[in-house]
Amino acid sequence: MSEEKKEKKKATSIDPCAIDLLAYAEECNISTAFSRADTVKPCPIGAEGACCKICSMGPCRLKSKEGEDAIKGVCGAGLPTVTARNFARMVAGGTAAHSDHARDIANTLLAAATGEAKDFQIKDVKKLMAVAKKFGIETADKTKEQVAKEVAEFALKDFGQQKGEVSYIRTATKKRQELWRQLGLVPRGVDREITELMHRTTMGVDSDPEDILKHALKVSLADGWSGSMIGTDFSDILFGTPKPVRSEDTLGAFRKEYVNVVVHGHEPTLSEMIVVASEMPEMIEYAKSKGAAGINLVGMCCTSNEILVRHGIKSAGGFLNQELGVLTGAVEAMVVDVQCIMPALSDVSAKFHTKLVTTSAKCRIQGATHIEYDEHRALEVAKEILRLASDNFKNRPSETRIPTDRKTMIAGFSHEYIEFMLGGRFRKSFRPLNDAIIAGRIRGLAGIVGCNNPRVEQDSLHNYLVKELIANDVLVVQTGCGAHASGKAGLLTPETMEMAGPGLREVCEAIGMPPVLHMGSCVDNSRILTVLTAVAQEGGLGDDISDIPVVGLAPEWMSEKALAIALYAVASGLYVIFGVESPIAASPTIQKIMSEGWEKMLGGKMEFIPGKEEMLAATLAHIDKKRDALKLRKYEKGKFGVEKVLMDMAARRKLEAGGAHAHQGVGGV
Ligand code: MSK
Repeated sequence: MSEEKKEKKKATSIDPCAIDLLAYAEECNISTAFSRADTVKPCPIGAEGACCKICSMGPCRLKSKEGEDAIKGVCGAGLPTVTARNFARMVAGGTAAHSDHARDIANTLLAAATGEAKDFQIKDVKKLMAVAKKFGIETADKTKEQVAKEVAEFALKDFGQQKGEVSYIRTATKKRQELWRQLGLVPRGVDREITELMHRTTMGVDSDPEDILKHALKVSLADGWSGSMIGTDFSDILFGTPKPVRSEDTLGAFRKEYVNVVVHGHEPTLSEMIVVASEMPEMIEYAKSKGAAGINLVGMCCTSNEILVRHGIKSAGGFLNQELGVLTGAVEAMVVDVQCIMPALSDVSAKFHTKLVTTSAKCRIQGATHIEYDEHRALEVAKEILRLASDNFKNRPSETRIPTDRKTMIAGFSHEYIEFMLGGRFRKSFRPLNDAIIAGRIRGLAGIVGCNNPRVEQDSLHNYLVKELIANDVLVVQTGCGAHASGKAGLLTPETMEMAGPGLREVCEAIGMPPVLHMGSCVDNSRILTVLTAVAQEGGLGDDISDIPVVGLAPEWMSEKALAIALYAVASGLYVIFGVESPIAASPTIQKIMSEGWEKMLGGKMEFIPGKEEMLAATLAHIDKKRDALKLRKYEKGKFGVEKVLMDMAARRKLEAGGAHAHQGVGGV
């Protein structure tokens, strides 16, 4: 491909592997999400949340030059109502996805405990006991299987429960729990709240935009403080709690001489078994008998994150790399479970020798081979898939396009490991982190998470924000495809501390950690809630998440799941910034409710900001605003240490009453 054409392609991605493979796709006239994003323009009415299609009197196009009050739908619904309904339904979709994933993990834990799923064991007994304690389950004189059974049954109640509170609510800060109860935001049951949202937003029910959005917040809390926490904790119990592992993350993860198998999607159950099977001598011998040197297992998207953080399995990147993986011509099997799987994989696989294998009873794709996962014979299913891949090795064309770019990364910073890393084995604690923020070495925290979206240059916003924020002494944590963006750019290594501001760098050097921490899959955003709760409870940075100098960002989001995550973060007290397009752009009323209104109500807010410089400025301004509110020293690059802050009477009274700033001024890292 000519240099000129390559230059043009650069606007699609900043990943050099992607640029090369997209150039190849163009030469061969193979469509990808990148090219389809050029040809399929977003509907301008729907994109901004102004299309109502919940009944057949419409769809009503509620966009008017005269402003949002100038036009009503056939039923009389105004634009704010319609925009709120559309947004809320997306949150319900995202919550359903995370929570259904969690339900399956809980069922697997139950089946492992009762001996029905013999291939699964309880790997992290310590975590099991910790979760049992959180649920108030007595563990004395019980086997780990008995405890696991009770824990799984207790959690499974969360989904269908009609009254009461979902189980993890009690682990939030006291102040947040009280606020949620006072506002009527505590979810009764996951399915209960999702169903109610779908009912409220059907034709002719709730038309008060504030009320609709309030219920969307309640639904999202069922995701963050039930479904996602169950998904994370129970995966840790079954497969082990992550600790830092070294691996690599680019499309260069494939190996020419090996049978290349990609596991893509979200659930860790079958992929864990594929990891086990891929290391079995009998399966390696089988691959060899077909002329390969062995099996090279590679992850993609969040299934990748699950097996990466626990086993160090290499990754070929996130969501937007799925078709590109097939384009290398070196993939024998693309094995998918659920979520973020493009139907286009079927078309692109058909152009190569790649076998697309669907494995979930919930996800069928025309043209794919379906080998259904069954937890009762999980290892057998995994072996069957690997045999199919090995049998396909002979069909690989002689010419492949495996990129040579490889990037090392460190991943696997669970909240348990961060606490251990900060405080040491005998006094695990978030104290050193709080002290570093108080002293101004660390200006604040940012979670940069979420997807890639072909409507923006792949990884460009993620990488820009990560680099700028660490340069400004902001410690960054990442999950999902945001973490892949950093992994592919080589930002998930301790050497990245060279790019960090002087204070953050000092902390990273003292602790021996990178300034960008990979915390897992998108379900694992629940780990961020757990860390922030612990930071708030540690003292010195207020007494709730909303007091902490922290911002959540999803600069390249595309999925409904990202909106569900955003809302539970806001409801937990965070300022959340999203990039790309705004699904509430049509209604200034809704934007105001979600920004000013929610900030007053919850201490958290959500804004859509398309420009990268503006996102950065808003993040730093919010962090500094929170530092000021805590009366911490003003952040100045390169200047840090303990500084006495003169307190007024109101601040002193607050301190005496709640001890909120009791640790202020204590030295540390
Ligand atoms: S996979 S939801 S594209 S982060 Fe979790 Fe990536 Fe977004 Fe899917």
